[in-house]
Amino acid sequence: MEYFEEIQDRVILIGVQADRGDDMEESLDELGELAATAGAAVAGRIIQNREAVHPGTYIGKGKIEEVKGLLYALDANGVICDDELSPAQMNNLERELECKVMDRTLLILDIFAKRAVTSEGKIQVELAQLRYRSARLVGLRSSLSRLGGGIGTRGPGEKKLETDRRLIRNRISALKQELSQVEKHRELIRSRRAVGNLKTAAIVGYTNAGKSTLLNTLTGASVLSEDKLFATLDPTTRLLTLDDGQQLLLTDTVGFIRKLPHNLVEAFKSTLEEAKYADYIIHVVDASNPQAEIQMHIVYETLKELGALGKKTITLFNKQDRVSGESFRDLRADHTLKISARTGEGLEEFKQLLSEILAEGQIYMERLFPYSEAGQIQLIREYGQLLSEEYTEGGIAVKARVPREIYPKVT
Ligand SMILES: Nc1nc2c(ncn2[C@@H]2O[C@H](COP(=O)(O)OP(=O)(O)OP(=O)(O)O)[C@@H](O)[C@H]2O)c(=O)[nH]1
Ligand SMILES: [Mg+2]
Repeated sequence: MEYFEEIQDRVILIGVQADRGDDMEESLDELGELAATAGAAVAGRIIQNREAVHPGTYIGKGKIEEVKGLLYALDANGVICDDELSPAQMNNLERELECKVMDRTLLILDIFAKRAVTSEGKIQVELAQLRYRSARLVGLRSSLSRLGGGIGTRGPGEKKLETDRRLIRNRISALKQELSQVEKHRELIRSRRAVGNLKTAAIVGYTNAGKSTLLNTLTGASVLSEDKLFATLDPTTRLLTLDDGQQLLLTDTVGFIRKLPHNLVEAFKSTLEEAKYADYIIHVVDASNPQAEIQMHIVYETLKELGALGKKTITLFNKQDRVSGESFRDLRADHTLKISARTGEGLEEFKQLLSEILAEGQIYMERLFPYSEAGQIQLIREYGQLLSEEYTEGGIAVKARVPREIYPKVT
């Protein structure tokens, strides 16, 4: 289901400025970027100031006329609304404007559909698309039954709709089953990591902040990084070995955006939850973006929604090579650093900081275990990190880091 394939659509962006604090111009800038990413050309934009979106048509009657005129004047063939439209709003607008009507959700779903690579990603996108569609079929059905008139009368086309709905329902449950298989596999991987005593850090941030670039620079990974929204959909995990030998798993994943469609959050739960199961959060901010403050806010809101708040957080103000003099603060983070994932600036300090954080709660020990006490080394393996072991005449010389609670048992 890709909406912008064959012809290049020329679209008009429509936003409703509901309360004064909202930043509709910026939100529409971003909607425009999303449209471009999906392959549509933006012909113009219209913002309506009203108390709330119109329940029936998203924008008011007068504005609809204005949009009609603009469609004609700009030779556009579609509109994209900045919020998720209800089924009724979408139908009504389509009827009134006689053009293609899309919303932010459809657009993001479309981009995700183009970007999905792994089977998990593809299943998740299809699930989100079907849920979005099935909600709309329900709406359509009820409006058709109204047309049907008397009790028990079937509206025109209703039979077909019922078939469609059943097909969609079946497909959804098949996909859900597939997805739960994939999720089981992911859980297995997670538990294996836990056994290896490796800590994990999730790299989170607004889309296009530089998360994948950071992972690539730090670990030599080759995650696609592009100046596009949602370049990464599938989580990638790499092992980072720090200068002092400590190790940490870094996971790069899908970026956040304002008004991330609910259906997507649902479908991508297992992907997004990488942050929830991580020990630490690495929050990458594009400090060169004028919207950085708001983007940070949205990232925290999303983390809250995912139940991933309250972890030790390092905020990295990225793209310093493009910033002149601006300085941000992030009071919610435990640590902040300025870096450039592209030039490598600040990354040594970052790794140093990771070493310190990993060492917290751990005690470094060097000890010669007599062979009779070799069993204790097993304890270290299980709960701590065995940095080296050397078999000597007097016993086994061990260098290790162990959790504070374990330390008394191995000394
Ligand atoms: N100038 C500059 N550009 C950077 C830096 N880090 C990343 N970029 C660029 O920013 C763009 C986005 O980078 P990505 O690493 O793909 O960003 P991401 O956060 O993974 O984005 P999504 O996967 O789309 O959510 C790319 O064009 C990068 O080359 C930096 O430190 N300086
Ligand atoms: Mg990425």
